[in-house]
Amino acid sequence: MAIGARTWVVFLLLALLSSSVAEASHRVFPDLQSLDAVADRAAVGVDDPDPLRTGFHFQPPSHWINDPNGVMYYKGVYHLFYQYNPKAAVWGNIVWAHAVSTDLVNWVTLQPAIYPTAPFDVNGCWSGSATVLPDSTPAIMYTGIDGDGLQVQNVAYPKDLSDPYLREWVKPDYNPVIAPNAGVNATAFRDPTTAWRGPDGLWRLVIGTKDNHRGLAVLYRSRDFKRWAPARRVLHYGDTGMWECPDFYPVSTSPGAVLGDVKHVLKVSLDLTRFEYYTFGAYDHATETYVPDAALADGNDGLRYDYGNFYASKTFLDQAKQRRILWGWANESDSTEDDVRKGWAGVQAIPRKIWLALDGKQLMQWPVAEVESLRGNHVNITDRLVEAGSYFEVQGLMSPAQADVEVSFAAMDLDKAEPFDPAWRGADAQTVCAAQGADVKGGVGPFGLWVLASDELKERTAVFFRVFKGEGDGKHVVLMCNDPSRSSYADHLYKPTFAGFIDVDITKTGGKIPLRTLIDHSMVESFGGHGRMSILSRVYPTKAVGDKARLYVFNHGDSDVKVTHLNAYDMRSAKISNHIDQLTR
Ligand SMILES: *[C@@H]1O[C@H](CO)[C@@H](O)[C@H](O)[C@H]1NC(C)=O
Ligand SMILES: *[C@@H]1O[C@H](CO)[C@@H](O)[C@H](O)[C@H]1NC(C)=O
Ligand SMILES: *[C@H]1O[C@@H](CO)[C@H](O)[C@@H](O)[C@@H]1NC(C)=O
Repeated sequence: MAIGARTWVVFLLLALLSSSVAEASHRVFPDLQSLDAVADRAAVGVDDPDPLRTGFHFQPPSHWINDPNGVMYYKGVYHLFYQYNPKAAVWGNIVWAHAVSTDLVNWVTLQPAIYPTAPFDVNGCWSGSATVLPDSTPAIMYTGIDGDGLQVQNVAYPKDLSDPYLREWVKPDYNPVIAPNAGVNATAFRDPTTAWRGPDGLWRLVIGTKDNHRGLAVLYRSRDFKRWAPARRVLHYGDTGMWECPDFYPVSTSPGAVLGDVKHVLKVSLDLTRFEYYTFGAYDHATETYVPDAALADGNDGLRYDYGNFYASKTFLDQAKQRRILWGWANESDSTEDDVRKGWAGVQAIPRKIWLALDGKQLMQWPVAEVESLRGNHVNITDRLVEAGSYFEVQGLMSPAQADVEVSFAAMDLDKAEPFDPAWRGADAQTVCAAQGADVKGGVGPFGLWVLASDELKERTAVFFRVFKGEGDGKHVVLMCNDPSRSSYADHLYKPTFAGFIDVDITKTGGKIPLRTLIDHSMVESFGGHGRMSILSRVYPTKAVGDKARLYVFNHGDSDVKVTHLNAYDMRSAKISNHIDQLTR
């Protein structure tokens, strides 16, 4: 189709206009936003399966996705909504896509649930949360971008409560229910949380915003979920730039954190650094004040759910199994051109159970048990010594590119640990790991897994530990790291090393440290120390794909390490379909 000059002018004007509308922090590619992505590869004659698409991590058949939204469990069905571009594999045209599941593993994707229809969301339907009201009606609160590009909060309700999948949603005419009042930055005011009700019967929720360099979690109140007013003071703030996607919820040391709400967690996503951090502490319902525990850093050095590529996360309470579940978005680390060619961008991390550690010092996470239903063929290794400077291949898996590996290492000689360089005092783990990557020989470690490795070992992603002697009488420092610097022959990729210090006393565990890694083609999602540390990384091997990928255990330290147990499983693919009759029952 030839496009006339006048149409071009209109198109360019529209493109300019749409890019000037509240683009948040997303990179905007107006010329690519509406390009048709390759929705169905088979239909256009591409019959090779895309070797980098995930098999058991959620992604829709095509196009761009970002934040998980409105996650909830409702009458036997899990709902996952997510930010979605129905037209292309780049950010833009944002609607709430919708998927349902009965097991958090297999999904049916439905028509978008919330999309621009009204003056209060004509320029986009951005992130938000679901709240199940006492009469058991679910309510969604989301950020609409209105005709002036301002960010307002809207409510939506299911059209038909007897539809078990809640496919259609209606937005009352009285929207927006929360408009930015005077003093609030109206182009940085978004992502309402799930609401909670205080003992006084009033609903409360939190919205993310900023005032110059200060990020804020502002609190709003309502009696009827319709008329909302700001509380006297904000819930919390910090000098870390815009706070996106706040999440605020009770936790306890039991994974089924509903009863004793021992602590409240406040998580924020930092728009400036594109990382999240959380604190937990005391929330007083009567005074509406939140005071984080004094021992916790409140800012860029704060605790993270995940020390890798994980953003805009959201939790919900799963009443069916009395547990809290965390969802998070992993963006791509390839180029926009790659995404357009692939026809997709963005994956949801594996849903994780989240609870407060017994020592009360941090949150713990573990993939939901349902993921194990996909485990197939199994390889089991016990008590195998990995001598200093050696490695071995884990054989017997049919598809090491789509696998679940649980391994327990035991460092045999902690005395060989190098001293922790005082120059790194106060440095973050990522800096230490960037200097001490998988190829830098150490005393105790680096030891761990090479995943998505090619047969000549030129492509490989290292997930590993390195143990340092603490300063003075301090306990050993245990670094967990994901080093993708050799993950691909392609050289244009974003390949940061990601790392964290695991808070374990390794002398008390007899040198033992466990690791679990979910390998899914372009996704490497690892959990160290029984869920004390998690690191998600995106990699794009060119040779180590499909049945060509291999899995190794390596030890590049000066001291021996033992694999006390290794259980590796081939993972079947999750069923992601668009036919509702395929929902697993
Ligand atoms: C309001 O937010 C917009 C969008 O992030 C930003 O450009 C502007 O500087 C902000 N104004 C203030 C006062 O923070
Ligand atoms: C692995 O093998 C060991 C020893 O052969 C056995 O005791 C253990 O039960 C096996 N583990 C699994 C998960 O099959
Ligand atoms: C994911 O992509 C990389 C590479 O483009 C950016 O550096 C990250 O900032 C981005 N992360 C998020 C959460 O947008």
